[in-house]
Amino acid sequence: MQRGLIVRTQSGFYTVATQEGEVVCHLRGRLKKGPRLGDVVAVGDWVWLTPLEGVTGVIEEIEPRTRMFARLAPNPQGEYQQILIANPDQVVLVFACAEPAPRFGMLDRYLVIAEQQGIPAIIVANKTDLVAPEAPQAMFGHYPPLGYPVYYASTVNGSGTEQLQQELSGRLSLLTGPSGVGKTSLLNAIQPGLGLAVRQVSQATTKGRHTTVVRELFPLEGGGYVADTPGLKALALVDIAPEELDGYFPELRSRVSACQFSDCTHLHEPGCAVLEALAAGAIHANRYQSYVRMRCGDEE
Ligand SMILES: Nc1nc2c(ncn2[C@@H]2O[C@H](COP(=O)(O)OP(=O)(O)O)[C@@H](O)[C@H]2O)c(=O)[nH]1
Ligand SMILES: [Mg+2]
Ligand SMILES: [Zn+2]
Repeated sequence: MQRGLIVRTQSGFYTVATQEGEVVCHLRGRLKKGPRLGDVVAVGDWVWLTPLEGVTGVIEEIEPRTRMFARLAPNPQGEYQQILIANPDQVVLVFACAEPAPRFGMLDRYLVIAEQQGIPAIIVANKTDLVAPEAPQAMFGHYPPLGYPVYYASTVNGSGTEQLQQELSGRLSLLTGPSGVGKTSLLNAIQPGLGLAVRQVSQATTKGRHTTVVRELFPLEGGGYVADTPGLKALALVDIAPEELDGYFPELRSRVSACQFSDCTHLHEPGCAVLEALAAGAIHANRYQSYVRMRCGDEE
C-alpha cells in the first residue's frame, strides 16, 4: 500500500498526493458503511491506498486526525458532519489596516470559531502602507498577548511577506478574511500564481451545492499547503451555546472561575471578574464588545 495526503475531493473522487505522484482514488466500500452521518474523508486526511491501473487507486485506510475543521450541515436525512479540512495546522485570518477598515467584530468571530474548532489562529494585518507607522500596532497589538500572533504586512512595499511565507512553510493553513483585504495579493507575493489558483477554485465553488463542491489544497514550493475556506462565513452561524461562549475568549476563560456566580453572563452581575478586569483596562474594550454582541446574538 502507499501512503498519501488527500489534496482534492470532488463528487466521491479523491486525489491523493503520494511520493510517486498523484493518484485518483475512490473509497473502499466498507469505509463508507457504518452508523455515522458525515464525511468519511476530507482534504488533509492521510490515507493508505492500493494502486490500481494507471494513476488510480482505492483508499483502504484513513489515519486518525489530529483535528479538523467541520460543521454540521443540513441534508435530507438530517444533520450531517461536513468536514471542510482535516488536520489543519492553523487558520490565517487576513485583515487590512485600511481599505477596507478592519471589522474587529468579524475578526473576533473568526477567532471564536477557531477556538471552538481547536485550531491555532494567526492574524495578518495587511496594507500597513496605507496608514501611519504606529497605527497597525495600535489596531492589532492587543491580540498577541491573547495567543494570536499578528504579522504586519504590505504587498505594496513587501514588508512581512517573507515572514508569512515562513509561517506557512511546511504547514497546512486555512486562509480566510473579508474580500479586498489582499489575500490573493499576499499569496501571489509568497508564490507567483498561487493567489490566482486559489481564487479560481473559490469562484468555481460558490455556485455549487455541497455535493459537488471541490475542495483543494494548494501546494507550497517549500512544502506545506494552503486551502481557502469556503464556508467559514456560514460557519459563523455554527451553534455555540451562549453560556459556553466565554470559553472561546482566552481573556474571559481565564477569569470566569473568579466570578461570584457560577452562571455569570459577564453582562451585569455583581462580583463579575470579567467586568472588573474590563474596568481595570485588563480586557480590551473591543474584545468585550465582541463578546457582548455574540452573546446577544447580533449578526456581524
Ligand atoms: N495599498 C495596498 N493595497 C493592496 C495591498 N494588498 C493588496 N492590495 C490591493 O487591494 C485590492 C484587493 O486585493 P486582493 O488581493 O484581490 O484581495 P482579496 O479579495 O482579499 O483577495 C487590490 O486592488 C490590491 O492591489 C497592500 O498591501 N497595500
Ligand atoms: Mg482574492
Ligand atoms: Zn462574570
